[in-house]
Amino acid sequence: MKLNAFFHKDQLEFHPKYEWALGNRIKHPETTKRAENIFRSLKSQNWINLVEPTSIPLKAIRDNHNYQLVTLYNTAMALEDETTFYPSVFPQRGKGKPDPTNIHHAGFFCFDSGTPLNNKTWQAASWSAASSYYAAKDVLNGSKVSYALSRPPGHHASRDTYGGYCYFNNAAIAAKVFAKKGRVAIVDVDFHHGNGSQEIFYKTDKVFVASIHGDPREYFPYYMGFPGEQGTGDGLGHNMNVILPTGTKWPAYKKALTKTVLTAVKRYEPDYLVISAGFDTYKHDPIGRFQLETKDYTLMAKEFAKLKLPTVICQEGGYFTKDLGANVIAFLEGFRSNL
Ligand code: Q9C
Ligand code: ZN
Repeated sequence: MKLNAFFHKDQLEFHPKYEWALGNRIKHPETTKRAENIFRSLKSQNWINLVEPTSIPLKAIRDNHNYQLVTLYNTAMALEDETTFYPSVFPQRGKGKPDPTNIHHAGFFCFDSGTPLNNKTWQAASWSAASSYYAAKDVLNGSKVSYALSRPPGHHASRDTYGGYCYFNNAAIAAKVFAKKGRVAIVDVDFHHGNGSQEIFYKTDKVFVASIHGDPREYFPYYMGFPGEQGTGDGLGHNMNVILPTGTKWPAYKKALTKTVLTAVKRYEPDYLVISAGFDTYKHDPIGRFQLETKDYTLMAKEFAKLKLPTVICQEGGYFTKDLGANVIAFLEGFRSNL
């Protein structure tokens, strides 16, 4: 059985330059090298079929994001080449009137200082969204599992905000495709809490969202991802956050994944699964602080495959570029060989 992997070359057109880390200007970790490394690894496997998506219907983006966020990225398309916009003013909620046609208002829609806009952001982010949208369509068309090489990543983006290197919530876009046909679970194994995915589905029982991550008191996004956040209204009981300590290795990770998260997923009885697959849980990752190894991703994927659900695997973080492709292949191989 071939596994379809979705990726569009224009996802490589966007080059974030730098971000601030405790007062130091550092090279931006979310580089095109990440996607290139994964792409090369995918290409080297004869059981993987690379597919270029066609463009995503605007409606599929708008199902998850408001008009103003979309407008802001279009405003950024008018920036000069080589001009990157980092907001310097972050109006607080309820203060002033946001105008997304004015790039200086980007801070209304942005929640961190490491997620730049330039004239290629829209292009890369919408092709990234297209990759996950068509991966979900592919699963509806009968594939048991599809992979979206969604770069830039998505799980930090909410309906009306961007941040954490994320512009459109690719996993939410796949989940919304599935939600038209049945119940959906999103499981987020990126090192960071998937605050955007949590927010988008917080009030609904149509999508169950679970995330395993480093302690938000210490790690990005800092303000969300606590176990007490369990959903609201119809969504109450349909959101789960699991915090693991710095330095967590596979045995403890596996326990949290299987005993806590996947047990809850099974209880929810979903028809479809979206995995927010971040590899910044890797032992050499420069940003994440868990200690997973390449072979652990095969074991992790095997646990997901046991659910026997039609699945989209959506790329999120992972910043140790050299081993990123190998980690993705380890995961996909683990999933495929346990179908
Ligand atoms: N110098 C994802 O993994 N800043 N986003 C960290 C480290 C934000 C990570 C600062 C990290 C966001 C998709
Ligand atoms: Zn992350």
